[in-house]
Amino acid sequence: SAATKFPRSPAFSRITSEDIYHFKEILGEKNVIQDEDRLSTANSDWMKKYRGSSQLLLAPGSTEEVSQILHYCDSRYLAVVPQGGNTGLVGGSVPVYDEVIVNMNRMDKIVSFDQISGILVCEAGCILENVGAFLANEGFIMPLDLGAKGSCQIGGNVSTNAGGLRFLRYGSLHGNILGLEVVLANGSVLDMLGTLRKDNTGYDLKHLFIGSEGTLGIVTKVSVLTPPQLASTNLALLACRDYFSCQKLLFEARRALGEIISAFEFMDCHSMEMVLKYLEGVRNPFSSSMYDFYVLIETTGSDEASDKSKLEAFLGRSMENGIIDDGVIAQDMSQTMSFWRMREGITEALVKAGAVYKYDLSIPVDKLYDIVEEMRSRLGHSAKVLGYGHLGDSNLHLNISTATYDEDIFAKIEPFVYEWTAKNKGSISAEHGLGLMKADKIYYSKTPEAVNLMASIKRLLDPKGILNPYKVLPPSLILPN
Ligand code: FAD
Ligand code: 2HG
Ligand code: ZN
Repeated sequence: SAATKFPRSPAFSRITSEDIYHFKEILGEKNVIQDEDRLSTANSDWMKKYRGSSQLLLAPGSTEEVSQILHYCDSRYLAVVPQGGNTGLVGGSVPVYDEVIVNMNRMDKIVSFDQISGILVCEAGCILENVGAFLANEGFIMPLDLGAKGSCQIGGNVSTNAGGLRFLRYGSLHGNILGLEVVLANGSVLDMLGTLRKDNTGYDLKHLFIGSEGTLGIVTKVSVLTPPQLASTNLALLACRDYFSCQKLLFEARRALGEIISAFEFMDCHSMEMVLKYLEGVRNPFSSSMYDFYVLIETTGSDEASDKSKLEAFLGRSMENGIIDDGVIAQDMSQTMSFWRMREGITEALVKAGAVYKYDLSIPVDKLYDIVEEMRSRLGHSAKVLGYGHLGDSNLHLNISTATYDEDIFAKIEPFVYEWTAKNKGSISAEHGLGLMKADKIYYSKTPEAVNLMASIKRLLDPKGILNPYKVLPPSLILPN
């Protein structure tokens, strides 16, 4: 298993009853959790693929409490795993051994919102969907959206640099996060909670924490630039006969839909079959016809009539010149939700189907589907190979579904998938991060010099290595054996 790859570092202490007493002093009795059921949930990831054996979960309610926890853990050599909504897909959010879980659930307050600029400041434990609901009331939206929105937290989104469904329109969190408050390993609070769009005073330190998966500090507050909610949104579900047509469709849609395009997602027929089979209430939108590829195009703009007619005209032309074979624009909210459910529900369907090997790859768009086909021919009938993802961002989600985890199948997948990706100048993690799953795979996408500099930064900010050990970087660079 993943856990046996890296031995528990002997540098870390084990929890004593004195530690428990001290944490109760800081947090109060009820926020120091040793209950077996709660620990069992928190020890295991969303896919039930990674499992730790932590005996202690701490639930701080303020930055000051996070600071006191880390100050104490650092002085005692107690390892810590920061945990948000625990929806991460690379084993980063659960302990590997007995790390103390610092769960951010209680830090769920909105701090401030500026109606003119759209700048929101909130605590890291706010659930993405709740922030979205707050903003909807104010006439704004979050610049990111993803299938896990009902559970994931903004602090977890920042820490993974989550991409998701709106990336095409609003870009990366490196652009949308204007400031952060972070507690460092030794407990000191780093206030970088700016609310400015522009600020070129020295090194922009917040970027170190965006995407560092809890290895450099615990994010406690976030400042986000939120876009206004526009009057008209349309969603079209289209069918293509081959991957080349999907590419052509993307090329054309970028031009024809220009400023109103807000999402461009694709899924192959194997992904569609998976959601039709495993998700309740999902029905084939094209009655009984199945196509090889499906594309979702969303537009968001300010003029209902012209946005709609633009999209309709684009679909008409795409049909005439054979880029698409079929297509439908959602007619109401419930159809819109059912189209999104097909795409967003693939991850859930895969978990229901059995074991799953997940690869989140950035690959130049012209080659993006080649790896899916190659993998399919390598594995034959032993597995279902699915390709879907954020085509507009060149981000493929390659998923391999089997009845149970199987070493022989695994040996056909890895290292092939990583070698192929490196050879084709891709990234082995487009948006999910490295976590535990890929901590020792970083060299497929980064040079040794870059990895060494990362390790130096890690050692500078967290000299004892207590923050999320065994994750992101090869443990041998950080921890004594
Ligand atoms: P967790 O899973 O709890 O943690 C993730 C990592 O961040 C861990 O390393 C953890 O230690 C660290 N962390 C969490 N909170 C903090 C904090 N406050 N300070 C420091 N470190 C912290 N990802 C995408 O990019 N795009 C998608 O479209 C997408 N869709 C998803 C759909 C589903 C159904 C699921 C289950 C996951 C999806 N993901 C997606 C994965 C994605 O990484 C997470 O959903 C989300 O960003 C993680 O947030 P979380 O609060 O659950 O973090
Ligand atoms: C998505 O885009 C998520 O649906 C999850 O990033 C992808 O499960 C996956 O592989
Ligand atoms: Zn994704």
